[in-house]
Amino acid sequence: MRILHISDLHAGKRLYDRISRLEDLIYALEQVKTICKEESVEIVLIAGDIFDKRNPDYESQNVIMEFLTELNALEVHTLLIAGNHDSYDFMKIYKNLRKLAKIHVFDRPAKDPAEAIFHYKDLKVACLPYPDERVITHFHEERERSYADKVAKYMKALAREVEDARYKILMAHLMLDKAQIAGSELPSSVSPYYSVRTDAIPETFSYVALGHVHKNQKVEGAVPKVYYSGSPYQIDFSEKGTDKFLNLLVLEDGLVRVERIRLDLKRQLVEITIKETDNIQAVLKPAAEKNVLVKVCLQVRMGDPYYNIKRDLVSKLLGEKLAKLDIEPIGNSQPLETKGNSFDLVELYGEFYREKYRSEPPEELRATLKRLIDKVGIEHHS
Ligand SMILES: [Mn+2]
Repeated sequence: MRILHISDLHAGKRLYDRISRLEDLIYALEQVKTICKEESVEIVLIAGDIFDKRNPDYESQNVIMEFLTELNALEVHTLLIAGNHDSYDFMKIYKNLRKLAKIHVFDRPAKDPAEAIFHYKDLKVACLPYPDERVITHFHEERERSYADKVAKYMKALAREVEDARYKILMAHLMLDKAQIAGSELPSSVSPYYSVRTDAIPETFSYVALGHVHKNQKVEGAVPKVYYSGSPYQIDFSEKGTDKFLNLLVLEDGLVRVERIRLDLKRQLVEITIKETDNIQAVLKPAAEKNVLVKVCLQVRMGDPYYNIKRDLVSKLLGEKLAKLDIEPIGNSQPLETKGNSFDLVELYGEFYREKYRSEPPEELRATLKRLIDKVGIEHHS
């Protein structure tokens, strides 16, 4: 039997609240479908963070609904658990799909561990959606136990439920103490307080399919094979230059073999620093010709008269590929004062004058310059 393990789709993710990443996600999901067909996959495990927001926008809901519908048409069983970015109540709506299709949604940790089990042929999958502290606390009488202890105890209860199956998988959305983070996870959610000890994962399981951490990795320090599949595309610039994978599990002769399959990326995330003396066109040309999203750091000397021209050139050369433009002042350490989109030219001239003549610009010169700029401004706008 073949199973795919993916996670952290973050449908609805936007960079800087502006640039939609849906096309990157769709490109990844297309590859998932192709692999399902080519490898005769029977089950797809999605280990949480299906959506980026608790109230996903219509477009990202549509992308996920289409994906699930197409997997169902391929006769694939899909198991979903809620992640820390997902809303339990929102995922509950998707639970209804079970009545119509091969889609199994685990919206929140089930108080009765027996309800967290998916049984298929000689396989049992125990499903642990993101164990929110408030939810997991209500499962136990002993209030003094730590978060990590409560999760460990619950995982033991899940292990007991799958013991009689030939193949035993745990799917969970969790932070493990031995995991290496990518940097794009929610900072509070990867803190040591919310980390679960890797050695607390019960030996019973033959494979543990994790979500939460965005970097694909095998976590060492547990008896079972414990893997994060990672996100299927680079979520933000902290993941620039990293490769993305999904895990293909082959269940054979009582063992689980893991194959990592590298995903092709629709757009790479790239960071470029433009130095004062750089030829902007030459530096940006390679990126402008590729499928990328670029974060540019433009180094500008205080009072550089070409500042506006340089900034406009970066925008023009990169167009929609420009995700963010950061200005890094060099020389004087004071940041440049900006008024809306343009500089106060009198101030800028003052900076220049002080640099060049090592004294304050004469008041008369400033007044003349101001009159001139006002006049040009009026003529320009009228
Ligand atoms: Mn995530």
